[in-house]
Amino acid sequence: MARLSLTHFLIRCERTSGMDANLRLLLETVARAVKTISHAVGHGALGGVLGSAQTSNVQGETQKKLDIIANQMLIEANEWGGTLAAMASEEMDQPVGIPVAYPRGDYLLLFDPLDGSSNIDVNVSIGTIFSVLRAHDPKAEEAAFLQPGTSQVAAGYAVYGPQTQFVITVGQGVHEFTLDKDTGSFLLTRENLRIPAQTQEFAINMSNMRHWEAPVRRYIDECLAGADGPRGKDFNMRWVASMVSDVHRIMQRGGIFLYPRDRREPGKPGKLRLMYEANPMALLIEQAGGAASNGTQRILDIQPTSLHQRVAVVLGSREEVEYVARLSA
Ligand code: AHM
Ligand code: MG
Repeated sequence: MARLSLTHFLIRCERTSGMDANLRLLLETVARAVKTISHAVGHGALGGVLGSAQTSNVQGETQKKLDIIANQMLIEANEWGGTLAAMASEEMDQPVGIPVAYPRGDYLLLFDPLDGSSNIDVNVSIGTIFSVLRAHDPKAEEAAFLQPGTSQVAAGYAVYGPQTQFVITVGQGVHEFTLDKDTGSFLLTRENLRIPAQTQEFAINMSNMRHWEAPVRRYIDECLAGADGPRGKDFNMRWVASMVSDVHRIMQRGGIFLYPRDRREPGKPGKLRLMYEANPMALLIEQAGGAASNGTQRILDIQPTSLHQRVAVVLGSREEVEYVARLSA
């Protein structure tokens, strides 16, 4: 039997769950942008897209050429379709509105255009992460975006690896599409992904160990003690350093991912961004039966106070995330 295309799948969602047609158009447009980004990523050095752009983003991080190219591709694909009131990106200081020449819709799109920037130049998997909110405020300025993750109407990511995949939720499970590079279509390859509740695989940047707070240190010490320690089982470690890839692995076979706050900069609660990384991934993880917290609080319940705010992230297999929360209590 032929595989379902993304469009066909979304039309089925419209018919069976009353999903808004404009949300379908928006997701199809994001998917179109993702194909363009995938194409650019695939050209690598031959396309002149690698290396530093010699600029910094609002968080003071040096931007790669592909950070800027992917950001621009997402804006250009989405600004004219009539589904959006505004967009916000990890790579832009302020939200961007819809030019007056184009129709406006009532959704807000947030994205990390190119996640895993440190892996761009070394041909390791990278991705795009996005989140969709409703625009309740017609002005659609920064305040309109400051909604908790529970308000997301859709979220997803693309992974640019050996295959380009597009993984989405519209609040009813998580579904994976793989780009057929011969026809240019995203085809459904897994429906209703489920994350095992238990795991023996963790992902964390171990080089930060000396900066961690006591509960995370204890958790990892227990994992490292393996079968001889309190957990009574051996753990494996994986760290791609592209959140999309680490989350995608957890989506396939379970695991736990941690990017905790640490003591280096007490005012900075972790590295990852709530609005562009943690919230969309938390929705996807929960929709697949996993859990996502900042160590003590469910990520999706956090009331954001600023667009670029950072947050500690512990997500993945439900029982493991709950175990970390018990150590942190
Ligand atoms: P980015 O959005 O600038 O790429 O930063 C986020 C990335 C995540 O994908 C990944 O989990 C983390 O930063 C890696 O951090 P580290 O360099 O500490 O390994
Ligand atoms: Mg990122």
